[in-house]
Amino acid sequence: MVFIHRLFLLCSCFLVAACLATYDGPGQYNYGVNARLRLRKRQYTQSFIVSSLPRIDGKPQLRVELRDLEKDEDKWNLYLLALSWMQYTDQESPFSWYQIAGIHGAPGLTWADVEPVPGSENTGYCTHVSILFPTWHRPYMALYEQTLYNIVQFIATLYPSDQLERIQKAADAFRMPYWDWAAAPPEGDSVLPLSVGGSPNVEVSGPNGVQVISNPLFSYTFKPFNSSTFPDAPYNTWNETKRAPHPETDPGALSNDSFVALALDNHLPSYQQRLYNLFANYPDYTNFSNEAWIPFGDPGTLDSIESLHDSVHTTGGGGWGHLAIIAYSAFDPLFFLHHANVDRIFAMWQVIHNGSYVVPTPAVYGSHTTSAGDIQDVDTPLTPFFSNETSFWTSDMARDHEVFGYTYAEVVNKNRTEVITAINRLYTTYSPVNMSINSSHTLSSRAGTTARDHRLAPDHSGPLKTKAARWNRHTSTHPPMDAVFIDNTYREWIANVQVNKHAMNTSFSIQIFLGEAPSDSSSWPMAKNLIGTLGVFANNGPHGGMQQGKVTGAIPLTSALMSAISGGEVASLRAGDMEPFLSTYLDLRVSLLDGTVVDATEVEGLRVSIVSSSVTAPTSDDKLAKWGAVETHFDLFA
Ligand SMILES: *[C@@H]1O[C@H](CO)[C@@H](O)[C@H](O)[C@H]1NC(C)=O
Ligand SMILES: *[C@@H]1O[C@H](CO)[C@@H](O)[C@H](O)[C@H]1NC(C)=O
Ligand SMILES: *[C@@H]1O[C@H](CO)[C@@H](O)[C@H](O)[C@H]1NC(C)=O
Ligand SMILES: *[C@@H]1O[C@H](CO)[C@@H](O)[C@H](O)[C@H]1NC(C)=O
Ligand SMILES: *[C@@H]1O[C@H](CO)[C@@H](O)[C@H](O)[C@H]1NC(C)=O
Ligand SMILES: *[C@@H]1O[C@H](CO)[C@@H](O)[C@H](O)[C@H]1NC(C)=O
Ligand SMILES: *[C@@H]1O[C@H](CO)[C@@H](O)[C@H](O)[C@H]1NC(C)=O
Ligand SMILES: *[C@@H]1O[C@H](CO)[C@@H](O)[C@H](O)[C@H]1NC(C)=O
Ligand SMILES: *[C@@H]1O[C@H](CO)[C@@H](O)[C@H](O)[C@H]1NC(C)=O
Ligand SMILES: *[C@@H]1O[C@H](CO)[C@@H](O)[C@H](O)[C@H]1NC(C)=O
Ligand SMILES: [Cu+2]
Repeated sequence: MVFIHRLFLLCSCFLVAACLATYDGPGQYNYGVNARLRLRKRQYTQSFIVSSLPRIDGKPQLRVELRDLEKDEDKWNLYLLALSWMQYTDQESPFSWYQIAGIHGAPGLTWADVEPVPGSENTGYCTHVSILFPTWHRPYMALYEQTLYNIVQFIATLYPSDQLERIQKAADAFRMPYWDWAAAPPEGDSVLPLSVGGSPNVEVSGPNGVQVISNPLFSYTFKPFNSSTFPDAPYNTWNETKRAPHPETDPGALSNDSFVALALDNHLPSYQQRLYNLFANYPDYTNFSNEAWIPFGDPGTLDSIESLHDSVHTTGGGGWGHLAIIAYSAFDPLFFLHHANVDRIFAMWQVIHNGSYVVPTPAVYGSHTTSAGDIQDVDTPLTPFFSNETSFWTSDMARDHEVFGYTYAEVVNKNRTEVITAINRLYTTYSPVNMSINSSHTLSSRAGTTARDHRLAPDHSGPLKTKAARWNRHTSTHPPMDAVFIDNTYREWIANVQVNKHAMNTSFSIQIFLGEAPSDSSSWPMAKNLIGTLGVFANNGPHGGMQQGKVTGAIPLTSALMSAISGGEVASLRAGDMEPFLSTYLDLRVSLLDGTVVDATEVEGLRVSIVSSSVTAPTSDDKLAKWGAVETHFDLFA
């Protein structure tokens, strides 16, 4: 590897490209002649070094949820303008959307002269199925945030003088937002925010007034597209990122974000249960962090933040969309919103389980600068993210996210108890835990949350206006307490999945239905009787010797079973009732992302087993559910 002093003068490529491009027709904000003159006089520098964003009064600033950022008009406008600017920045610039996204996977570019190891010339830098999964993405998000932040500072200076002070204040506090795909969305909204999927164009108020630009959250358009970026069809014909593209393989395919919105809403109970279980029952970092199969591992900890994150990728891609393929995913604007949330979850988990962290572990797959089998530990360089002119960030250095100058409301100055309270409030909508806490609370202490009581059934009446399905999806009545609890304990049911990551030479989905799956596989993501999907996030094309890499994940069954109890289909969550019920009604299906159904027997390494644990639910929201030993009941597929 070559280490050189790097400070980029961006006035030539970055700025001129960005402002001259305003002549190139619609899509980009027109900052006006005055701004262009002022821009030309300035020198803008950005270094390859990922450093802390300036604190304000010594305090790191908050990354907020996308919908909250939207309510802050100045920051929202600056955000849209900066995203758009980055997307229109010349692809030759290392700080263009193209190159920052390109760090992750395709096209396997070399960033900041951080050279590949032999054999990894076409591989991105990202680390998956690795102990470094959460920590590598942390400086990656920080680099992206720093790039946006610098652009935001620049745009702020272009505002008319009577607005300068106000805008500068917003700009200083600017941090990238996250997208919480596990929290119940506000009344009437979908999990997929309208600002992301609602329209290819967006109105933005900037230094030169209100204008309509192409929505930088809807898609990224290559400028220009080089078909060798993504070697395989149909990606080599698409000049912009797509979600749920239709017709699927057509060069002129259009995104269908309504499809993605409905699918995400239908998966919300599953994501939320998975997340809650990760907080409550995964005190060990190795188990929590990544999806690598651990031989003879505990059957209660087969899920991971990586595996849950994979499922959001495949559902968010809506079939063949870019988000669903590892190497292409980072180009979709949703990627950074998704990963900021993963980082937030990691930060929350760290407060609760702060003693456990990265331990030396062999890499299952190689990356641009590492080979399979390399031992990765707290000092492994997180390439290509420089911490100073000669060294890279490491997991050790990135352990406390505040070193980057950002934080999250759920963790800032919060102790363990406060983080747990936030988790109980946000992520128990579909869980017996909610019943348990509620039943021991006076209603008055819950005032203010009753607005959500109306969302009892899914409403698929229109695109992007969907309401999230609640755990009692088929009925509006709660199951009786005694069908769920004995004292404060209930039985949590889970389908454990293990499979070869590259079994299909592309990403694929493992679905479990209660009762028979609908005949039309393209409707599976939004089927009412779908319990959950394990999305296996992979790359296109064969993976040679790496094919054997086995990954694991979990599909929680409990919330769907509570619905079945409410609907009178089964008497209780207890093993005596559930075992015969589950062995009769669970339906396992595997499909490729385009809906092609695959016989489970053709999926290398697939094994699905049904396990349960007796869980003690908290009676107040300052404690997490406590899991007992996990019992294996039967194999759904082996
Ligand atoms: C497209 O990318 C390939 C590989 O990086 C490169 O060899 C080729 O020159 C590029 N084509 C254009 C038109 O830029
Ligand atoms: C992108 O591809 C579509 C479909 O082939 C085409 O109509 C459009 O003009 C292209 N856009 C750009 C910016 O190249
Ligand atoms: C988009 O997906 C939704 C949900 O499946 C479907 O109802 C709608 O017809 C699709 N729209 C287009 C244009 O294909
Ligand atoms: C994972 O979790 C299990 C059960 O909690 C524990 O026994 C094991 O030590 C953890 N770590 C690894 C690397 O398996
Ligand atoms: C973990 O938390 C304990 C108690 O709150 C604290 O003393 C310790 O410094 C923390 N450790 C780390 C690595 O943050
Ligand atoms: C860069 O950081 C490393 C690790 O923190 C440190 O050992 C080294 O002295 C630093 N180099 C410079 C030039 O500051
Ligand atoms: C956590 O913080 C809250 C609010 O500041 C405080 O009431 C509580 O005593 C703290 N708990 C612990 C264990 O420090
Ligand atoms: C229970 O679910 C409701 C509805 O999502 C939520 O408002 C509440 O915060 C959850 N948690 C508790 C502890 O009540
Ligand atoms: C718990 O209470 C909250 C607030 O009153 C309510 O929104 C929620 O529906 C209740 N959940 C259950 C499972 O009863
Ligand atoms: C994946 O690719 C390998 C290597 O080309 C091939 O042997 C295998 O049959 C392929 N698997 C599937 C399911 O297509
Ligand atoms: Cu990802």
